[in-house]
Amino acid sequence: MSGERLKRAVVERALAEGFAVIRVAGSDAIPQAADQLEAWLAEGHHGDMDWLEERRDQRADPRKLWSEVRSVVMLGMNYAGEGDPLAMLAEREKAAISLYARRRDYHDVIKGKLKSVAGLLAARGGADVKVFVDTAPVMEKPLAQAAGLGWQGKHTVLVSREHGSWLLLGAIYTTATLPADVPESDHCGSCTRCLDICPTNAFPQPYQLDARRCIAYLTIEHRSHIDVELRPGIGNRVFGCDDCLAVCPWNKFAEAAQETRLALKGELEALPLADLARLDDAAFRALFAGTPVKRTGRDRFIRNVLIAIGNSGRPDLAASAAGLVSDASPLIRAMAAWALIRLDPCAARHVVHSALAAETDPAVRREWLTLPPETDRAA
Ligand code: B12
Ligand code: SF4
Ligand code: SF4
Repeated sequence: MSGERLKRAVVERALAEGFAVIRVAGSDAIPQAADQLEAWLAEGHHGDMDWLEERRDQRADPRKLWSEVRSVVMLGMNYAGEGDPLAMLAEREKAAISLYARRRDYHDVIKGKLKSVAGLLAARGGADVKVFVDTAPVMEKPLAQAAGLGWQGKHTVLVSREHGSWLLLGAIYTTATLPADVPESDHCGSCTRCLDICPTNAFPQPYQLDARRCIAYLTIEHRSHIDVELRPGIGNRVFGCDDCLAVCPWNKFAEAAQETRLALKGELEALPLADLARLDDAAFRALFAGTPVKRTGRDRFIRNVLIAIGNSGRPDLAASAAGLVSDASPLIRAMAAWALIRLDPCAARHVVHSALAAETDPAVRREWLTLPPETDRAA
């Protein structure tokens, strides 16, 4: 079968599987990526995501991951929602979970669909194939730009003229030589909306993200305590952040996602922070089974919930924080202290002595020691 016919068959199958856009790049299409990745890592912008440093040569060049690869099929799945994804940020006593995470884990859904498309490619083209979604050393955004799915906007995410910022990406590496598509060019122009809205100033420059300041990194990837200066900017975002994506003017062309296997789970919308603070390990797993949120585990998730509670400005939530000051996890104890001190310093003063007497973890002790001394009302 000719490369052209094979590509048409691949596109047809991928559309039938629910992908919104499918295009092809050569395996040599991102020669600039190695230097850019190297520079980003050298700045330390990846934080504690050590896995981005490992196999960096393979990540930046498909041929170093698999020497026989000739073409890369890049696929995008639309996950646009309906309404304003930032509306939830105003409901400070409730949890904002990012749009991609309030559904089934896209890794599982997209991988199955990629296998179906790759299976056809292998059968019709007599080619070898490998499928990737997110977890392998593959630079999906530059490859998607090279294939023409969109361009990497100033927020560094791929933006499409048809789907805005709401595309999840997958890749098929193949030994077949398929006709390559034309790369997309940058259509950001003088716009800076995504840079301006970032609550934690995570962009040192346009097109460059310092992940260490990004709420998506802090709430999903970062395993340890979150710096005190970054906590207020997190607001009520307990898992991921959509701000820079949501303000992109190119979203106006996006239509709500149709893929039923990625349908939004209504039960994960606007969950009360007080209910989330009560989750034990079993309840956390049950609530978030099959979704990306389960990846953080209960302790990191409750750390995030406590930051949201501390940011809520709602003294009635102080009891939720107080209930966690003696949790088994130091991550949780530290943020319970922080939230309680912010919402109700009086209540914090009642427990500080017993909490400090029992506490051996230096990070948790440090949080308690920020409690300001009681002012002398008679003076
Ligand atoms: C690591 C990672 C993260 C990290 C780091 C993000 C980042 N920007 O790299 C963190 C945890 C912060 C993160 C967050 C999110 N992520 Co993420 N993440 C990844 C992952 C696994 C690797 C990305 C990577 O290679 N980063 C390394 C750096 C070097 O890459 P880069 O940002 O593209 O850097 C480029 C620019 O700096 C550019 N550059 C440098 N200098 C200059 C100068 C100029 C002038 C120009 C034009 C360019 C330029 O060159 C670099 C190389 O291309 C990919 C999956 C994958 N395997 O690709 C998903 C992926 C990028 N994430 C995704 C998503 C959805 C998100 C979130 C929206 C989730 C959320 N709602 O919370 C946020 C978005 C935050 C943001 N603004 O980026 C999607 C994005 C889909 C899309 N349309 O692009 C991906 C592709 C996963 C997927 N399969 O769909 N993510
Ligand atoms: S995801 Fe949120 S915190 Fe991260 S860069 Fe975008 S706006 Fe900033
Ligand atoms: S918000 Fe503006 S600058 Fe940011 S990606 Fe969209 S068009 Fe580009």
